[in-house]
Amino acid sequence: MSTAIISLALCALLPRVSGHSAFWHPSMFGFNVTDKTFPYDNRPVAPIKNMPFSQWWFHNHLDFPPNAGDIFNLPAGNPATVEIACNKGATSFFASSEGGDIRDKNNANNVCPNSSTEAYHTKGLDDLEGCALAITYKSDVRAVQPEDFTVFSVNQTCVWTRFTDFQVPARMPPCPEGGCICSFFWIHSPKSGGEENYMNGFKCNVTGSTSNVAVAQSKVARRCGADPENGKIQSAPANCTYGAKTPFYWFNNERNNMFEGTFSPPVYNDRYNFLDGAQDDIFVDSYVSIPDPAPNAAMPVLADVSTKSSTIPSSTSSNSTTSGATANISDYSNSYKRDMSDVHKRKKSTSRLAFIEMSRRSGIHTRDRLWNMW
Ligand SMILES: [Cu+2]
Repeated sequence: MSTAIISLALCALLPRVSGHSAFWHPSMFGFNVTDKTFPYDNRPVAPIKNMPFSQWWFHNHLDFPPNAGDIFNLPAGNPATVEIACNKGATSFFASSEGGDIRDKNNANNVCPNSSTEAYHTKGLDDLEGCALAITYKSDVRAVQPEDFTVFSVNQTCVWTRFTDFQVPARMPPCPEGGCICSFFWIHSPKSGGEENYMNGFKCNVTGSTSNVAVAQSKVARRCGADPENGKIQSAPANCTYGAKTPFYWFNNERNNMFEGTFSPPVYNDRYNFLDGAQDDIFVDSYVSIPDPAPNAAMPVLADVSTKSSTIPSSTSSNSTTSGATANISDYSNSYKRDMSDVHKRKKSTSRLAFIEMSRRSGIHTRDRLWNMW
């Protein structure tokens, strides 16, 4: 009995580090939400599942917005470094954490100090399924709908390190006055824990824009990559969703867009054509054509965007709210078409160059990078 009392007392003293993981930044909704704020544990790291829309959307943190001026900058064409951890105390923002500083003195990249990797749902480096950042070009968070989000960056080895780089597409247009609304999304490997969605919304702004071409309306990503563990040896590239893709909304009671089962969760990697890094093909002018996906459909044809570089004023003027929306998708008069019928022959390339740079080159080497999942 005394042992039980001692362990109870110890539990009460120790900071709550039960695992899971979240994006942490003062620009996020719910930055200061603790396990006491809601009648249930609704900390940003708490997983989302089996909930009504009002409870899972933005983690039910819309009433806990960031302070004015707290915004996460997304440098066009460069990496944005985010902090991911199982507890705010394991991040640079430990000062406002209920348990104080628990960062690992010996490993600044430790996602969850004093825990095994299974606390953040991975059995190791070969058991990572990727995370995504998505954006909507709306500044009023209450106006944002699930379909408004477009995934603009993926890190396929997330959540392995606390400091995680997300490459921002070079052609990201400027945000409207007041900034954009972004969100972190993650669904972990099925091998280390049950069904869980993660969503942490935050205010964001694109900096250093050199393009005013709008992000396209996103579409639901289709499962099209190889999946040997579920008996699918071959990928089906023509069956993929190309271009702007919506984040996964899975395993909740309302407004799901994915219906996969427990052991085949939707994941932010090649299996859903979410290539690692910047999602460079999400703009309204990225493709000449995108046929309806099917195993035997024709492959999409990328547009050559290298000749369409536009300069915009460095100051974000009032016209930035509509600058992208007027882009003309049919303006391909001087673009050349790429034939992607031979994508299956390609080997995985190791270098990942910016799409805009890559598109200036020609031939098979060009295509090798973008379609390297096959
Ligand atoms: Cu979890």
